[in-house]
Amino acid sequence: MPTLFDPITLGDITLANRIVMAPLTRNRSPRSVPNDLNVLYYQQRASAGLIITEGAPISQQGQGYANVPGLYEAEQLAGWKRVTDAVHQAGGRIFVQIWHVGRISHTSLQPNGGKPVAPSAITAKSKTYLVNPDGTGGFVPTSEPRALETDEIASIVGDYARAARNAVEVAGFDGVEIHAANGYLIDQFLRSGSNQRSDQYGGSIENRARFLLEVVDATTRAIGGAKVGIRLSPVTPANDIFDSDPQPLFDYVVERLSPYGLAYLHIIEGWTGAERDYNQGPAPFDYARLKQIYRGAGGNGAWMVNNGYDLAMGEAAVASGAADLVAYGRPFIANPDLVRRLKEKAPLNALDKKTLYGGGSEGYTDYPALAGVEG
Ligand code: 8OZ
Repeated sequence: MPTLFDPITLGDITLANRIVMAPLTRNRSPRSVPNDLNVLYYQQRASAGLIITEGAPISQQGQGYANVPGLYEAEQLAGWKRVTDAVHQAGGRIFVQIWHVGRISHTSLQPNGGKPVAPSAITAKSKTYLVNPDGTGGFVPTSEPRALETDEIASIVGDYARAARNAVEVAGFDGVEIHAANGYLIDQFLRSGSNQRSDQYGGSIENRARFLLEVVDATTRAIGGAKVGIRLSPVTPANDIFDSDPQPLFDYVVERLSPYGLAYLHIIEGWTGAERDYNQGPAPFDYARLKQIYRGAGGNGAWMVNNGYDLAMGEAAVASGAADLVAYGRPFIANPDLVRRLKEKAPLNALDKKTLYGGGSEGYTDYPALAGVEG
């Protein structure tokens, strides 16, 4: 029986263990350029089998929060290269999460102060994080979006593919994770609550999944399926996202993802960062069915699970074959050496929620690792 601490092959790379650092927005890259502190933060966590970085916007239009590191300008890519070099030197592996926020943005972050873009002009009852001129930060309501014209969509698909190519070829990442979860642009197209389009990108499940599949197609053509993972969150209500019947939607999505030779599918079970048993739709969401459909259709990517896993849950998921990889989020913020702590059953540092978003080294790079040599 495999354990969390066994290696696993992912596409063309081997991970030292099956413990993944989940993507975590930290808002600590002023001017959207990865810096020395970001390098140290990721390097400290390189013993994860795989690090998935915080979401990195693929364009300025894809930006929705202050001080998140971009993936669309040369200076940003050079900053990321220092991150990937440090993680690789420490023996780790790292994918970057490629992100377009869609309507979860604010005019002050958009090109020329314009409206954020979305499938439909429906404002999310949600907040985004901005930084004031004096450096203090805070959450503000998201701006009203405008609906994308049909002929604008191809260029956004192209932005994903370009970001993926630059991520691998320029910034040195081992691969990319397409952020299709948590109520951002791709999820906004998928769900009936935010997509009221009447063109080929709205209406039926096939139409609402079209944008996602075009992004996957373009990204896998750019860098190969083995370097591409995807994150889905079938039932979370994060960022005011809603679907009246998510099971058939996501059943269709994973079936259509099966031929791409993806590195992994990263599935958030329940409400992201909250209740695991949260549900949308007429019946409890069946995650095992999702996996069966993907495997039944020939999908061979690793199955990565996430949301509130502790050691026992992670061990059970891997031992039973329910999951190949387990992603841990907040425990990795407070425990740079989480893999060692889990292996040695050592106590975990507690998380300081006040320092999650924005700020400097406090609550970012100053969480202590265990002393002494790994046992
Ligand atoms: C927390 C704060 C800001 C963004 C997500 C990228 O939920 C995020 C995010 C999380 O996927």
